[in-house]
Amino acid sequence: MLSSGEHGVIVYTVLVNPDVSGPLVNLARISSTTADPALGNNQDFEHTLIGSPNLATIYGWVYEDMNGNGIKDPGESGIPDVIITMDGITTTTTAVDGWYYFITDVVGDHILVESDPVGYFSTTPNEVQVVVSLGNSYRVDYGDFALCTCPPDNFENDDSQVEAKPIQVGLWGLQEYTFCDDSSDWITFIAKTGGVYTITTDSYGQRADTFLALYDTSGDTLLAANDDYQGAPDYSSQIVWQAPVSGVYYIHMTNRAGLTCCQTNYQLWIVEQPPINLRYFLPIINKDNQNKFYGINNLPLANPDGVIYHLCPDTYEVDDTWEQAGVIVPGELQLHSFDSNPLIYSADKDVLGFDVSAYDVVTFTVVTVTNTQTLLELFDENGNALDITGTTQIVWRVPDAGHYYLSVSPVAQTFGCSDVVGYQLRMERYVPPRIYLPIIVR
Ligand SMILES: [Ca+2]
Ligand SMILES: [Ca+2]
Ligand SMILES: [Ca+2]
Ligand SMILES: [Ca+2]
Repeated sequence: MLSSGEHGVIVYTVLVNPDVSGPLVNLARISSTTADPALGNNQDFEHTLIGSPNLATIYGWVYEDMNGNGIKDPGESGIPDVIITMDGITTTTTAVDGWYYFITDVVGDHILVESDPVGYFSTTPNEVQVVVSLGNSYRVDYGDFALCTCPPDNFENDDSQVEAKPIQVGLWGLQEYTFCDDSSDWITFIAKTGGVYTITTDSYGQRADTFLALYDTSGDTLLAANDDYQGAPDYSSQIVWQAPVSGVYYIHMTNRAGLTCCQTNYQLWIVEQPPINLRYFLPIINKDNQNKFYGINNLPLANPDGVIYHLCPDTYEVDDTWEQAGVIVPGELQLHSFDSNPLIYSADKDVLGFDVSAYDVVTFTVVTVTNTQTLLELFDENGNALDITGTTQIVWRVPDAGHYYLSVSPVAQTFGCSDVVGYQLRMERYVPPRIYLPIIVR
């Protein structure tokens, strides 16, 4: 007898006749003097395979791979009615808990194929080869993840400058977006000469990682850009900028790695700093006099936040924002992977810090790239994009000595360990000779 709130372990020992083989389902029930409406709390069942020296068993589960790691973790439920085929001939269908089995007396290679249930994609290979010897059992699990669809947000279509929708300055102008439809949203806002504007996103969807770019009144010239701002709790973006002249300016919001569809929600709002603060902001300063950031603390953040989930972190992880950046030095060759599944999470990105002197010529080269495409971008020491980008190489003549960051992110929506989806990155630095005029004494 257990009191309410206590727990215990019940062990059953089952005796089986020696000539029995194949699967059994053992059902265990507990009863209580109080009613529990959830039947699952009172019973559980376990599959048992009884071996035979003349037979082999192949068994496993088709399951909802909620975290996309390819492993059936506790709490991940089975998917029923999924067809599994052995050797192209024999088929079976998964039970209510996703369980299936085959019994064979044929040694050697067997090919098992899962037919994906409608509305799911696979997180493990659908075809698995099993080399069988009799008297053994072999487990083959299949992970699947439910695809989902979502409607376009209320501002579509806003995919290009000519389709840009207006936003009001002020917290009341906050707009709710998703990248369900596509990963490109344009807006316009009215700025006044000398006004200091803080443009902030809260990219709270699990697969949202906003990149914010501000363009001039013609929409042609990039004025400022940011991926992740200082102190952001996730991968949200912020730009603080002073308008040189009144006009209608353009803002472009994109999602990293071009991710669209479910869980890409974000909000965007613009606030204008009160004129009294102007003396702290000339010409463009993104901190107040107490070295704290303005803007975001005006608004509670929504949940859940974006997630980059590392399936098999390379040796430089975690380096997903400029604040978490690793280090790279001239002559170094680094091997990285993009290991976050973009169908479930935000895509991985790798940020590296480096120090350089004025007039150095710095080269970053993606020496090899495997099953992905890379985007290289440079950021300053405050995480502001410098608008210097490349796909496999950047050659940059350093204007001012300092600490900078290189971000490498995927363009293709693939993921995996470094041998599956990865790249090798080399940094080189050319220090031009300093020429000193001789001092001639006569
Ligand atoms: Ca759009
Ligand atoms: Ca971001
Ligand atoms: Ca990585
Ligand atoms: Ca990373």
